[in-house]
Amino acid sequence: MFIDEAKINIKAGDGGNGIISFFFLKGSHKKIASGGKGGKGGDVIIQACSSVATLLAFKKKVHFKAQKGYPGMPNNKTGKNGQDCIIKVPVGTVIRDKGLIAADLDSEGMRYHAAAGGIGGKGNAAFVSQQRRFPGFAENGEKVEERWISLELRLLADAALLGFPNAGKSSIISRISAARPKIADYPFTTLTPNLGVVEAGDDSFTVADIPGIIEGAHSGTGLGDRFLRHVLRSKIIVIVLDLSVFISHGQDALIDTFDTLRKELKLYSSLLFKRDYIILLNKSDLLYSEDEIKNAVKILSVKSRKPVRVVSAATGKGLEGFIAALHEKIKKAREKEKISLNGKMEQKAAFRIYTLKDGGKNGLENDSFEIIKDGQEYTVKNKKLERMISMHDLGNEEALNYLKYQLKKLRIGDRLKKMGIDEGSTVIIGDLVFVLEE
Ligand SMILES: Nc1nc2c(ncn2[C@@H]2O[C@H](COP(=O)(O)OP(=O)(O)OP(=O)(O)O)[C@@H](O)[C@H]2O)c(=O)[nH]1
Ligand SMILES: [Mg+2]
Repeated sequence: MFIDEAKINIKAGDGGNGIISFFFLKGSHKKIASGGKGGKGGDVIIQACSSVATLLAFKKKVHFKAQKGYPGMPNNKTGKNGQDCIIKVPVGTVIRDKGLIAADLDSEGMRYHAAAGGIGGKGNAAFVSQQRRFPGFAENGEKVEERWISLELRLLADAALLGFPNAGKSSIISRISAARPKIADYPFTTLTPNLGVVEAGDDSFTVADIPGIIEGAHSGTGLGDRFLRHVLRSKIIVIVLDLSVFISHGQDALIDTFDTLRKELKLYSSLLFKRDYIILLNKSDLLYSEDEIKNAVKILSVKSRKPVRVVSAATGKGLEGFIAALHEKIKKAREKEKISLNGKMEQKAAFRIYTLKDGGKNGLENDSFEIIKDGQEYTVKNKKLERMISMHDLGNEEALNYLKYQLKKLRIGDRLKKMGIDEGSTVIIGDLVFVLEE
């Protein structure tokens, strides 16, 4: 089954906990804090892989978790990092996070770091100071949240056959390639796209047979928006028109069909509207009058200024010429792509979003604080602070004191006051609740 949409739940590994441990010197009662740091949690990485054809696997498996970092060890040894979770998706998968495109994995091996593992908590050895020689606390590893992301597959075909249902798109692809989609005399026979490889001399190119689209497709009528998505990456669009419409409803109906298809492309994406195309008039075996066909070709050529080819998928007439004309256009488009490849690569690098964090340095200078007021209670949202707090065991008094000291060092109280929080107000940051003192 061809599945082109999926939603998955991902969770990177939590950081491993730091540990509390002491080392006793041989022959003496002297002890030294020696609890090591926890390992980093594994990342969730999505990777494009040509051996995966569809998103079908994600109908069965939805949850993906990377491994938690291992706890720290005695003798000040850091715990092992958790293993990454690598999710393989078809080449051509677009990843959406909260509705926005986060990555476009359109080449083999391309990777997207979807979630970063939590950092390991410090062991008690890290908290030794002149005043605190035997720290009885350690940090917990950073906890990371799960989230849902969407995957959508956009076919990578050189050309896409686009037309009303029943125009003969599947018949055409089965004639020009080894693809064998279902063909039947009723609309919406094809429900998912089919890909075919077309031989053209020493070269070859790929064509996608897209399910039929109807008026309103751009906004989802008949699942049209989902089908149009697969046309997005094709270099050339082949607009397939059914000449039998000519017999039943006259020449105007044929032109109307063409106008509707162009309009749907325009409404769906201006990029698609501008994409180069060929018009294919199919089922020519059903029309007896050569003059009528010539007339239709003339009108459409003048209107579109694009090549108009007359074919019959039933008899095979005209298909060779169509393949040659399409091949020419594809070759030109490939050349153009090569020329602009350098610029494109740069764009892509900037487009990739990596969510890996900086390792938790407490530089809050450029950070944004979101403050939500509820009566005399203020909830402060700041990722770094929340993380710092979440990594401490607030039930351990020593850890709590240490945390208070760190917050003081960062002059959090002063900052909050500057931001307009009154003294005496209750402040909530993550799990920590305190009263802002004078
Ligand atoms: N006479 C004649 N019939 C054709 C020709 N091409 C296709 N047909 C018929 O038209 C009907 C529809 O053909 P399909 O290839 O399934 O059409 P489609 O465009 O893929 O249709 P959807 O999948 O519904 O979008 C079938 O009964 C075909 O046999 C042709 O060149 N001549
Ligand atoms: Mg079909």
